[in-house]
Amino acid sequence: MIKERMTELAARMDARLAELFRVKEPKLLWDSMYYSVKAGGKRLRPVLNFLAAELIGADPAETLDIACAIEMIHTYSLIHDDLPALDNDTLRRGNPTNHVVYGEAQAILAGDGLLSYAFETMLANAMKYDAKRHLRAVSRVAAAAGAHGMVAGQVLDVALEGKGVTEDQLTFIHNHKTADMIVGALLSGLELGDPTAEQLAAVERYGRGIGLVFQIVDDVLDVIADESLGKTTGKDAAAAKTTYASKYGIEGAMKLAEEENEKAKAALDIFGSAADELKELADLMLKRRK
Ligand code: GRG
Repeated sequence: MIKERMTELAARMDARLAELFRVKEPKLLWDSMYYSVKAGGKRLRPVLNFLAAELIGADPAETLDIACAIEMIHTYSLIHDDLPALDNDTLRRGNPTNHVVYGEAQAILAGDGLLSYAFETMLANAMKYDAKRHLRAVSRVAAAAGAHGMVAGQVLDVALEGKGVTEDQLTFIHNHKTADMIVGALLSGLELGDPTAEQLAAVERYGRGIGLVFQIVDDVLDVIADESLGKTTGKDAAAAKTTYASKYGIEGAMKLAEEENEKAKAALDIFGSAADELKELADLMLKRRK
């Protein structure tokens, strides 16, 4: 069962994160970074990273620090996204946002610290194993997180807020802001097992597909969910954002999500039953309420 697997993999990663965040100096920085990391979201991206490594028969021990690093990068992006200059949010993962607790300046620095520490962690890990394979894995994460990836999507999202957004712009924003880190998590796990071009392409198609589904569901939850979501809802409408929910309506958006989810799962058929857990995970994310 995928839910139990997710819990087990998340627990393995949380234990390693506790070691990686044993307080160093200055305490304020390490406390503020770990405050947001340990708040714990769904841990989707690290779980994808583990499952992709397993899919190709790589040693899960080799990807543990990569999974932790991916969660650090994701957490930095949430801290920065919540800042007054961006989304100006006060609630995240059911807790006050980082800047509410530590102040704006320290929250910016906590995000900066997490991003760099993620790469420090992955590179130290790479030196323990086959460095070439690990460098390919780390490059996947770097490309997904940076100016070719999540940051590019975020820039356009911010620049176009409150303005009319074309279909192509909406696709660009979500493909980069949301799907790239999902794809990066998968491909970095896959790289540890020397994948073929066909395997890489199949997993990328799956990742882009579930990335789109994830975003559509995120937009729908922003409209229909209550405070149990752990973050503020109704923000998209308040900011006059064009979203999948505003463009297609709730039912239309969910129908699109179901269709895209089926296509995403089919992309993994070349792996046979080895991909069953990744397919179950796609279904779980489609039905999520958080
Ligand atoms: C600041 C460079 C920079 C990027 C921010 C993460 C992000 C990019 C924006 C957050 C806004 C948002 C709602 C994006 C949609 C998809 C998304 C990334 C949702 C949050 O991820 P979850 O639901 O969070 O996996 P948890 O807390 O479960 O880890």
